[in-house]
Amino acid sequence: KVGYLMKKNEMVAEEQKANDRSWRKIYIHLRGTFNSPMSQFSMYGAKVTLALDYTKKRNVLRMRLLNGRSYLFQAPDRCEFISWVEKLQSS
Ligand code: I3P
Repeated sequence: KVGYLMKKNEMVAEEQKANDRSWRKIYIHLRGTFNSPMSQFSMYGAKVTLALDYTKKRNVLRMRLLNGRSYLFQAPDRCEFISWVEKLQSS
C-alpha cells in the first residue's frame, strides 16, 4: 500500500518526547518494511493502535517501534484510515 499521510513525531525514546512535533505530509510505501524518502524502518515489533487519546484530529493512529519511538499518523479520511490500520497491523 502506498499513499500520503500526515505524520507527527511523538516520543523519541520510552520517556523522551520528540522536539520536532509539527505535522508533516509524507509519502509512505508499505512493503513489509516501512519506507519514506526520508527514512526507512522495520515493522518488526511495531505496534499500531487507534490513537483514541489524541482528540485534536480525526483518523489518527499511533505507531510504536521497539526502540520506544512513537509516531502519530493521520489519514485523509475514514476509509483510508481503516485501510491503513488493517495493512499496518498485519505487516
Ligand atoms: C507544534 C505544532 C503541532 C502541535 C505541537 C507543537 O509546534 O504546533 O501541530 O501538535 O504541540 O509543539 P511547532 O510547529 O512549532 O513544532 P498538535 O497539532 O498535536 O497540537 P505539542 O507540543 O503539544 O505536541
